[in-house]
Amino acid sequence: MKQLGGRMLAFLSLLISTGALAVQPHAKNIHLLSPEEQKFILNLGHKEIPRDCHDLWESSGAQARDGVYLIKPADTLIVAYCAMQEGGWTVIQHITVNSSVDFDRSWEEYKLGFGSLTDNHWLGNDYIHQLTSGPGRYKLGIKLVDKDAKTKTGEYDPVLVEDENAQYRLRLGLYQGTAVDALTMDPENYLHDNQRFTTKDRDNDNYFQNCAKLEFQGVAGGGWWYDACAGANLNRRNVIYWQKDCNKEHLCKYTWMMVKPSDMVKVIRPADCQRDEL
Ligand SMILES: *[C@@H]1O[C@H](CO)[C@@H](O)[C@H](O)[C@H]1NC(C)=O
Ligand SMILES: [Ca+2]
Repeated sequence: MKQLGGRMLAFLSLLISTGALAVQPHAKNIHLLSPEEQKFILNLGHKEIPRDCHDLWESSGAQARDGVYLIKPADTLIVAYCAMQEGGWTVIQHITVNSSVDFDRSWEEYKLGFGSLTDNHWLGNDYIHQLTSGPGRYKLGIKLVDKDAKTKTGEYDPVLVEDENAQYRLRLGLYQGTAVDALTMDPENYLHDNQRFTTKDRDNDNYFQNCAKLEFQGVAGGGWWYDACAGANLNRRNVIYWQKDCNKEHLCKYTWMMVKPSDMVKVIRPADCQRDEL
């Protein structure tokens, strides 16, 4: 009996050290990976869990590669896709137009994430809130790829998605990029900055109906920070909309939304300062 217990313990600790037991019970959005994909989490079994993909990139000496990792933005362990170019972005949204992943989802599904991390997905509003609320400022990256594979990008610095009590209100700072600024400027006066999140079952928008339910060719808009309604919407499955850059005339195929710490406030080291030699 005693010996069996000892063996059992040794077996358990082997499982734990190889990470085989470490994932499934803890990562709160593990439903974004199939059981098969869960084996390929790149930092499985590591003791130190990074706060986000940038943290991971930095501690790897800029060596970490793209893929799925465990991160811990606040108290919650989650899985996320890391795009390691430009210092490690944590991907919060990826859509392929007309793919089979449905973006017409409920408040609860947008809250906790849906889809597949290695494919089309929404990371989850709770985790987007945890990531962007610091410590430190975060920025939002947008990547749009049109049907001719032409890429446009943009960044809002800083970004904050407030908590669920605030209906995940979006707060955006200064914009720069090759895409138009479709979230804080719109010729038709649809502003997404400062809007609360709306889903088909929770209407927080400024329209007399629910913007998330409005259909284009039979497909509803999906969850988004609608005004009344949109100058941009990256969650409508059949048309990616970003003002003049992506719409039903100028078709886009893919988008990514991602976050990483802001580099607006950089620590200036004495060595970086130009010194006048007299
Ligand atoms: C997506 O499907 C719609 C409806 O079938 C079609 O009109 C549109 O061209 C498709 N979009 C792309 C980028 O292929
Ligand atoms: Ca409304």
